[in-house]
Amino acid sequence: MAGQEVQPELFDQGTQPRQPQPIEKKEIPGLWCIKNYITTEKHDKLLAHVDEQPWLDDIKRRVQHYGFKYDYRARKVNYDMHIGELPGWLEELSKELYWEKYMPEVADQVIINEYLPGQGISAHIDCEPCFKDTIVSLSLGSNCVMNFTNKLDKARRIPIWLEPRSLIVMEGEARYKWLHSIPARVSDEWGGERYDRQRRVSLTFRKVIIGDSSMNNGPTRLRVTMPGGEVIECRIAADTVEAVIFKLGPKLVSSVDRENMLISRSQLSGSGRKYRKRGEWYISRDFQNEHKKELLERIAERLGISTMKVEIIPK
Ligand SMILES: O=C(O)CCC(=O)C(=O)O
Repeated sequence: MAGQEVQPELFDQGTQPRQPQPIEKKEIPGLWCIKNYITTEKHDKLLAHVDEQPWLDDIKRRVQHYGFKYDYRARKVNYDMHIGELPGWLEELSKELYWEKYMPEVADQVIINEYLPGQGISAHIDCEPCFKDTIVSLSLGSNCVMNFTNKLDKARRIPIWLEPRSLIVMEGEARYKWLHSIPARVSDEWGGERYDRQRRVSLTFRKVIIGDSSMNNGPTRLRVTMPGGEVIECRIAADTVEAVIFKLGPKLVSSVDRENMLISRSQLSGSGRKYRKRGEWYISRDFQNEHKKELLERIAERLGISTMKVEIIPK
């Protein structure tokens, strides 16, 4: 297996300016690792923030999606999957990554992965039509090995040692020509030592590609004209759904939501289903705006409100 010797040169030892250093080794051009990117204090604060947020458990490991929901099965992101701006604590990090030149643009999509000992991520290249070139991942909690496997020559596998508080930047060849994976195991061997895995949490920052063919519909929003003539039209369609439900009366709405497309906060815990937090209500993150429109129309029909008008309009 090639490349065990690559590691030390990949890391910034803390004496260099905070810019990605070009890699001396030719094996993975476009890959940078930055050790001690954040302080221990910031690390702990970030982990606490992450743990205050709801997790999704629709895949093998728990995840959180911000900015845009990513559809793992269809490998796509589209406008309807915009689930809001990044929360302040992630926006701040995204801006820092940009100011410090680790990313050429401010990230607008973040996925947080949780890996318990024994969990990993299979070899993949991040969706090419969905995300721009530079992908950055920040490690919290535990060391682990990440393997890079050459797309055209699978025998070329280069293990990289990821430490908590370190950053990994993938662009160019590292992004498009190498698959990355984390083996699902409880310990890793590195430098002749065996390390037990602890819980690891990673924050992966990406910039979504807007306006290419993967985004076949332009961005849309929902406009709802209420029976009294009031128009509700929020920038994010899910917010419009929430505002309409609030106006109609959440209890009344839940009594006619026979498909369980909405779920109240108290019902969420342990449900194991994919919901997005929307204030007092959760709405499935996977719903397209057409589905949100149908949901509101069905609810209006069941409540006997014939004068509520729901439209999908361009943003
Ligand atoms: O855990 C990591 O550092 C990488 C995560 C990753 O590859 C992904 O979310 O696609």
